[in-house]
Amino acid sequence: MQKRIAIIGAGPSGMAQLRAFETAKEQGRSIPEIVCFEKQDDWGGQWNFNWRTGTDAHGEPVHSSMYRNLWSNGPKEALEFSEYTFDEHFGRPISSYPPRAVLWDYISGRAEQSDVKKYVRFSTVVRWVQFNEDTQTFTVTVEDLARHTTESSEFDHVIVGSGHFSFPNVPDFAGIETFPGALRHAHDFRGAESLADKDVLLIGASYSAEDIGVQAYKMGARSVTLSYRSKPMGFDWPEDITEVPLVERFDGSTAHFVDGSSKRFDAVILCTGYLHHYPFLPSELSLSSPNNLYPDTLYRGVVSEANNKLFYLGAQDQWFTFNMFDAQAWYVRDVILGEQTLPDAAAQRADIDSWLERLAALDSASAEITFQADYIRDLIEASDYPLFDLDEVVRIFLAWKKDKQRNILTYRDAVYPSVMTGTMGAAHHTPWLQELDDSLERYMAHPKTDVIKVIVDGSREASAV
Ligand code: FAD
Ligand code: NA7
Repeated sequence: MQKRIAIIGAGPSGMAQLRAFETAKEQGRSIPEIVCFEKQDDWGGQWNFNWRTGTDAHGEPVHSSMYRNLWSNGPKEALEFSEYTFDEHFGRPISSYPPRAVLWDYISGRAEQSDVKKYVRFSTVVRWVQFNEDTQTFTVTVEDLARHTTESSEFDHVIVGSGHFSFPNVPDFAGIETFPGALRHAHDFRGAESLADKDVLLIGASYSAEDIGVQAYKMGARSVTLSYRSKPMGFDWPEDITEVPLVERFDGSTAHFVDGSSKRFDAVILCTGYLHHYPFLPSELSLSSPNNLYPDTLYRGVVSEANNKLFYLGAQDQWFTFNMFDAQAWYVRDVILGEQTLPDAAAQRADIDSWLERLAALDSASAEITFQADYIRDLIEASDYPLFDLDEVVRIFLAWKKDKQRNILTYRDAVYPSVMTGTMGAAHHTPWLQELDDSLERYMAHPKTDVIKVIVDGSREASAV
C-alpha cells in the first residue's frame, strides 16, 4: 500500500520537503501520498509577514516574528538553493541583502515552479499527533480553520517543519511590571517607526537585539541601549547605541543595570530568543533543546531518536538556512523512500554524541559556521542534492562578519558573488540606511549599473557592468 506522509508547516523547510519529493517524482521515482498542513493562509513561514500580533483572525497564535522593515541579515549568497538560483528567479543580478518581500518571492517562485501547492492544505492547523504502536502509524488530528471542522487520519511518517522562532522566551525582571512605557518581546515587534525620538532598551545580545537596534537607530530613536547577559556584541556602534550589562531591576521607567548604572527608557523590547515548543506532540516525541547548532536526540539533525518515523527539519540554530533545509529534506525523503538505511539505535546515539562533542568544543563564530557547513556536506553527500562549494560559502560568511565589524550600519551595502553561478551581486540603488521603502516593487526598480566587487577576504574594488 502507498505510504502516507504528513508535513507540518509550509515554511521554507516544509517547502523544501515538497520540492524534494516532487523532484524525485520528476525523475520517475515513485513517491508516497503527501499532505502538508499549514495553519496560515499562505506559505513562506516566517517570511509570510503578518501585521497582527498575539492571535490571528482565527484566534491562533501569530506565527511570524518578522517585521515590516526586515532585510536579510546574512548575504543571500549563503542561503541560495543550488538547484534554483537567484539568476534563474530574477533574471538579473540583485543585491546581497534583499528585503523580506524579495526573499519571499524567491522561495515562493521555486515552489510555484515545481507546482507543489497542490499538496498544501492551508488554514489547517495540526492539533495533535499520536503514534500507535499496534499499527506503527501516526494519527494526525487537524482543524480546518476556515470550515471549523476537525478530522483525523493515519500517516506512516510525520515531518515537523513548524519552525522554532515563534514562541517567545520571556524572562522575568524584578519590577518590570512597573514599567509604564511600551513593553514587548521581539516576536511582537513589527516596525521601528514608533521608536523615533525615544530612548529604547533592548535586552539580549544576538540577532534580534542587533537588528532591531539598528532598525531603531535608522528610524531616529534618540538612544538605543543593548543589555547583555553573557557578553556584549562588541560592534563599533554609532554614538547613540550603547551596550551595557544585564538589567538588574526596573523602577518605573528607570532600568538599573548590574554594573550600578541606570537610565530612563520610553520603550523596552525583550530580544531574549525563542522556545522549541511543539504543542501538537506528546512530550516523549517533542524536541526539547536550547537554540543550538545540534539539538540532541536528532540523528543526523533530522531523525527523531525517540521514533525513527518522525523527522524534524530546520530545528538547528541557523547560520545556514534555505540550502540547509534542502540538504535535510533530500535526506529525509531518501530515508522515507527506503533509499537510505538508518543504523541501529546504538550507532545513531554514537553518531549524535560525536557531533555533540564537537559542538561543545566550538570556540568561535568561524568554528560554528564550519561545523554547520560540515553537517550540511555530510547530508548532501548522502543524497542527490547538487553539492555546492560549502567552503566558499564559509568564506562569504566570514567576509560578512568582517563587514559587520567594520560598520554595522553599512554592511548590507556590500555585495558578494554567487557560489552557484558566479554572478556578482549588484549594489542596491540606495544605501540601506537611507532606504525607507522595503517593497519588492521599489527594490526591483531602477537597477543600478555600478557594482561593487567584494573579494571574499573583505577588500573591495569598484567596477561597472
Ligand atoms: P518557519 O519559517 O517558522 O515556518 C514554519 C511554518 O509552520 C509556518 O508557516 C507556520 O505557520 C507553520 N506551522 C507551525 N505550527 C503549525 C501547526 N501546528 N499546524 C500547521 N502549520 C504550522 N533566515 C535567513 O536566512 N535570513 C534572515 O535574514 C532571517 N531573518 C530572520 C528574522 C527573524 C525575526 C526570524 C524569527 C527568523 C529569521 N530567519 C532568517 C530564520 C528563519 O527562521 C528561516 O529563514 C526560515 O523561515 C525557517 O523556516 P522553517 O520552515 O523551518 O520555519
Ligand atoms: P537567539 O539568537 O536565540 O538569542 C537570544 C538572546 O537572548 C541571547 O543573546 C541570550 O543571551 C539572550 N537571553 C536569553 N535569555 C535571557 C535572559 N533571561 N536574560 C537576558 N538575556 C537573555 O535569539 P534571537 O531572537 O536573537 O535570534 C533568533 C532568530 O531570529 C535568528 O535565527 C535570527 O535570524 C532572527 P546569552 O547570549 O545566551 O547570554
